[in-house]
Amino acid sequence: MATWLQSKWRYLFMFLGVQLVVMALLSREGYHKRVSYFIRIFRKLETTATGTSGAGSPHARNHTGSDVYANLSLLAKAHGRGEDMPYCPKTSPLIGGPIHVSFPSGLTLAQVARKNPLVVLGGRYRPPDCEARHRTAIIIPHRNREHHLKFLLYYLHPFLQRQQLNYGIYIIHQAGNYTFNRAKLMNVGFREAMREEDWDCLFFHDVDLIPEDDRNTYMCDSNPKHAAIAMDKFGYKLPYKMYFGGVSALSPLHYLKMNGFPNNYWGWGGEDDDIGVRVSLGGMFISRPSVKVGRYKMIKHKLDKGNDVNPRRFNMLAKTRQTWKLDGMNTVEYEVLSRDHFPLYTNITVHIGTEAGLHAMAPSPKILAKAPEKPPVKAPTKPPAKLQQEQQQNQPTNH
Ligand code: UDH
Ligand code: NGS
Repeated sequence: MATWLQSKWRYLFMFLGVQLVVMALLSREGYHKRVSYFIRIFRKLETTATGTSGAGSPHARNHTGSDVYANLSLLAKAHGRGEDMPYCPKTSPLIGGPIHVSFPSGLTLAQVARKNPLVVLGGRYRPPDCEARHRTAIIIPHRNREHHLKFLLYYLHPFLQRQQLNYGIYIIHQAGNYTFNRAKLMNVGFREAMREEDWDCLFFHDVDLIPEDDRNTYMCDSNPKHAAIAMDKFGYKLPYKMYFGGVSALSPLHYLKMNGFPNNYWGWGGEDDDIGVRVSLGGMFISRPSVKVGRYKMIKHKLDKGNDVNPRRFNMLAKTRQTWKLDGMNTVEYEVLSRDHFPLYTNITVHIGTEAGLHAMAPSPKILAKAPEKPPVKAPTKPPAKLQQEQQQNQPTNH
């Protein structure tokens, strides 16, 4: 009996000893850090067991990045912006590095608007407590990608707020069903955004690319910048040296130096390579962030209807040196059909015609005109109807 008791005590002391060691470890590097480490191990096990991404909601965290909305609720509305507002610091204290990105179903624009109470009509924002050092317009070429747009807005608004930018988001929506023309829509975006404000930088942004690190600052460099250097679909590497697709940033001066983008690439492919060549023809270089920072997750999709691969793209690319001064910002023709300032973005619906010209599709005399100085107030067509409806429902919550 006595030996039995002795061994029982021995085990008890051993158990207490182990407990003490665990406690000491926990308090050494910070209790919270340790606890969250163990929680993450359990989460990981759970994920492997269920075969999901482990991100049930867009607010979820994982070990590769943090919630893009973390800390943003600390930003309070400024009590009247005074003349003497200090400039924002050169490096924003809100920048946190890697961001967790997932695409849960059921996200609505109303939810996105509620999470961004400081964004005002037209998708505009200015830091509430300091004067932004940079004014950036985001130009997004668009048609039939409302689902992607919701996710992009969900991530982009807080991402830009973290960088303490004065920013605006412009959706350039191609009207009609004719073949898509990404580069021409960007020319429209450039002109229309600059008409509204003296932006010092323009980000030309595909709707399906979500930035994964907020150190990838949406500000211009001294040369045109290719921001989407590391996409998940290319294994987070640059696919080829001259690649200039996805997301790029140019100042108005850069843009005009290269005569903007080509207007004649209808359908998929080549236009981004043409733009890359224009950078060097305009006497500039391509600058890039590091692969660690210029990371993007692409929302998976197939080639769109109305955006077939352009079979002429290689022939056209071979002639960029001869054509860049003859086709671009100096020749762009279009008609703005509507300009709507929604809570989370400005939508510009535009008629851009076909290869045969602006009026080949719709022979109405109105369509024959060049881009008007002042766009018509109301749109004859309303393409992203579902989105607009949702936006209108949102309005009272935001303003
Ligand atoms: N876009 C639209 N609607 C369209 C087509 C394109 O909004 O119908 C916009 C959108 O912003 C998109 C961008 O143009 O992100 C670029 O088009 P894309 O996503 O189709 O091009 P990407 O090269 O993907 O990113 C193509 C996938 C399959 C290509 C296979 C070719 N071999
Ligand atoms: C090149 C295309 C680019 C395109 C890139 C990536 O081949 O426009 O692939 O395409 N250039 C030409 O076709 C001349 S992707 O893998 O994203 O489909 O951006």
